Amino acid sequence: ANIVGQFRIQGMTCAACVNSVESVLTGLKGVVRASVALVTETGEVEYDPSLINREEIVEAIEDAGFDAALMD
Ligand code: 9UX
Repeated sequence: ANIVGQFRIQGMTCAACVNSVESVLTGLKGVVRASVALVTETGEVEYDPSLINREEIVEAIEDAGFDAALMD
């Protein structure tokens, strides 16, 4: 079954940043859906845990130039 994870994403300053992060996330193998919100600095990501894990998702966001952390 897929998992829906909530991530804290900091460093986004405009709508293009949001689109950029969403594109990075949805481009990852195993990510089914990603919705990022600028105001709350959060992202909701649905993923298949047999293909990707939450640490890899955090790393991908950071590689894109933003600060990321898992929210429990
Ligand atoms: Mo535009 Mo958002 O260069 O950081 S993508 S401000």
